[in-house]
Amino acid sequence: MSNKLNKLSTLFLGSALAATTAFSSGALEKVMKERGLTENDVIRAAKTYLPTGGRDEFVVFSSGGQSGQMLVYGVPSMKILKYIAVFTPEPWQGYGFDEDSKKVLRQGNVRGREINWGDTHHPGLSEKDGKYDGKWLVINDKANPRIAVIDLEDFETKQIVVNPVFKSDHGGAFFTQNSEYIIEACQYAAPFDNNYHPIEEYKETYRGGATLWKFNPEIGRIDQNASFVIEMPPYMQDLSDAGKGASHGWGFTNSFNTEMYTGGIEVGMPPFEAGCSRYDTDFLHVYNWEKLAKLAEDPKNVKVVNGMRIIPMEVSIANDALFLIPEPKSPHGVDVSPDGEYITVCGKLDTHASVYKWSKIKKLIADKKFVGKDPYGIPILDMKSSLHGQVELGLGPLHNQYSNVDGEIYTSLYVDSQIVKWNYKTLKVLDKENVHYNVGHLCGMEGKSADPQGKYIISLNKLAIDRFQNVGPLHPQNHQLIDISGKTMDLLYDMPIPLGEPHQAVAIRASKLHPKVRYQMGTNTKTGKPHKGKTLAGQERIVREGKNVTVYATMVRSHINPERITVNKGDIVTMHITNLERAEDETHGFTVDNFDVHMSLEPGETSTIKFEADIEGVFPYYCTEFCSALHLEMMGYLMVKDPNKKYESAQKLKMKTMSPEELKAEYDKTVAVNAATQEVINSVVKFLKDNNFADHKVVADLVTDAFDQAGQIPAQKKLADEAVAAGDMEKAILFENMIWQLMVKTADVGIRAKDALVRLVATKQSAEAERGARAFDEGGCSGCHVVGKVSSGPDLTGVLQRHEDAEKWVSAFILSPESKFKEPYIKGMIDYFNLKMPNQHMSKEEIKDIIEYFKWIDENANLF
Ligand code: K7E
Ligand code: CUA
Repeated sequence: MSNKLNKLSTLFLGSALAATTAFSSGALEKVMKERGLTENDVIRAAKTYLPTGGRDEFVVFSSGGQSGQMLVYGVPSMKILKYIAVFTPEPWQGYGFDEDSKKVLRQGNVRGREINWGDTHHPGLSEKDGKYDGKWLVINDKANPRIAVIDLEDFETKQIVVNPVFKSDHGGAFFTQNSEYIIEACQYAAPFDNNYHPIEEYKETYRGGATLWKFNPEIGRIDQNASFVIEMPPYMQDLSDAGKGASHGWGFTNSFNTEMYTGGIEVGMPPFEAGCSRYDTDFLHVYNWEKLAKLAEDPKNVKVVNGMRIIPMEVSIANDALFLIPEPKSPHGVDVSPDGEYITVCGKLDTHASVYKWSKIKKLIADKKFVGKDPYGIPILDMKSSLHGQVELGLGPLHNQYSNVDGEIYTSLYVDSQIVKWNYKTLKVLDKENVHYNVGHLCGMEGKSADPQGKYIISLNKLAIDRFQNVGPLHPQNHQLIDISGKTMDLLYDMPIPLGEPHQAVAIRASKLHPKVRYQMGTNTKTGKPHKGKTLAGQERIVREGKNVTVYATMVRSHINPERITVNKGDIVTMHITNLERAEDETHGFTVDNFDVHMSLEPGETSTIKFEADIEGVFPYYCTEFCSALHLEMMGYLMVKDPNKKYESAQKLKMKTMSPEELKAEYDKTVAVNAATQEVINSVVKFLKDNNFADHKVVADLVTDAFDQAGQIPAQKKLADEAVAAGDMEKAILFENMIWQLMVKTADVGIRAKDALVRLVATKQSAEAERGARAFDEGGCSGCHVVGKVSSGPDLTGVLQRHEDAEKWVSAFILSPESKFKEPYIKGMIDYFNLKMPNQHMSKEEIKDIIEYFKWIDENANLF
């Protein structure tokens, strides 16, 4: 048997039996002792541990802060699942390195300038009736006021909109309860136009506001033309929230610096932070966006700046659609309760949380009971009459999240580094939990929706001092998982985050997400439509029009078609590549060396790279994703010639060639290996059929993948035979080799299918048999014995049938092999294998378990 085949058959026969592990009693205590773990540690570990192949109950989408990306991780395991490229190029995903994603990224250019980072703060999940529907995800960029839309079918960024009038934002991105709009409130007031205005004219020419981006939840896109801005005074607007339920149709936005202080330490003024927190209170902005949206339809109600409709303050005031309520100074979070009736505001400089009641606010507005007007004429509601009450929580309350328990709310305390659990209806503090250190936002499970799920709160900490291995002065961020299912909170897990600085995170029940695993063949994933460069097998071509060279290429395990592209220096090269795979997770990457291009092609995706071939030379291009056993072979060459140069052909080296006899011998050998390999494949196919693989979807899908590869063999065989007929043995060998490669790929998937099937159809092991399997492995038995196969020792399938009183006999033999070396049967074995069974010093308990394991093997003998 050739070496290749030998390896392959070992794979087939040996891999189906993955030994299961079981621990002997006392093992847990032993590990705890060795690792210095307390019982509490172990309970917490058990609460977060996700066994291999397991799934989390919730999925978290976290802002990636200044990285301009987003993080996706699971709860309770806190395992990171993905980074989503949003405002920042991300090479693995090809984001910003292929033409289609560049189009999305470049939608985010600000005033013509390419921006390649973002300061992401607040992710938002699309809602239906105030509940998360798992369809769309949005996030804001504070530094370059933008909102991005991510499609949760493939976790890719599809759209970026730039706010044309704000110069920064913060209070976004927050969906209204049926995803009608996304709220994005301004942060640092600035002129709406793009001109210079002296700071002395701050009150007259600088403005704040809230933008309501019109969202179409059917297609998941923002319509800028249907969006509008509510002009607000140059108070620094901060966090916002959309009303829901009772308060649906309204928006709430905090502010600081209602002093409208403009600082100026360089001219001897007190510092900005002193002047901007002089007053005891700032203003909560309350606005009726539903009414304003209708008003904005009439051109006489809006002014247009930089193409954006703006509703001036006078219009909002005249239509009873904008109000102010005092709130404790320098507030931060404003969070509407699940039913929309309570609005909790936390002020960084106030130790209290203030709970406003919507019905009270509504009544004051209806009765036109105002205590005054601000300098711009906006009516001010009385704070006391709007409040349900206030509670002293601690130092630096920032943000709030809700749980599934009525009235229960969780608030982060930035200065105290604590999470406090309290009740916003009864205004009672219930519990506090220390976190490390300086928590910003906190994330409940669907904790800001109309239907919070409770169970966990994640504390999104700014500092990680003393928590983790020191990795230099820039520390990881620290997300701490807290169990809130009990009467008091319990800190379960610390997760270092190597991507900063996350502000807000949102969590959704995993079962609400339905991402796809492959695209329709030839999809432009950024638009969801067929790609103009879509190329099917057999349609590969190179089209030249003057200096423009367009390549229509395909990738499928394990080749790129075409394999050679020759162009002239100075040509503009456009390559459309389609990944023809249907198999799940069979991604190919693509780059041409030295041209700063890269793409990631998921099954069915078509994408494009474009570059000027401005340097002469030979440039390998290759698949960058380890996609199969022949991944390294998935390559080709781009040759760039200088049309003005004469190239001398190199001296032909005299190569030694094989004789016709040698070629024939090699051909025969290759054909023989293929035939033997086919036999192995046949045996697997038989196994799969005998065990009704089609009854199990997972296995059936894998078998389809395998046949996909096998289906390509006849065409290659035909080419090989034609080459033989034409007397070209060299070529025939290469085609036969190609057949072997397809067989390996078939086998690769076939093995996975067989493994999966064995796992599905084998009877369940008893605890004893599980322990026995482990003892068999760890004790060293598996070094010589392969179940289902004779290897360095005999096959043990049926060992309990081979001897009289077999259980006793086998036990005695394991316990003391030497005692039986003289028995004729064993003597014969020793001669045959040229090996003596060593004494593995198994305990009686272990031997008992191993016997149980052998029984399990016999029960499933047909599978090995
Ligand atoms: Cu508190 Cu931007 Cu929501 Cu940071 S923000 S923490
Ligand atoms: Cu395709 Cu590696």
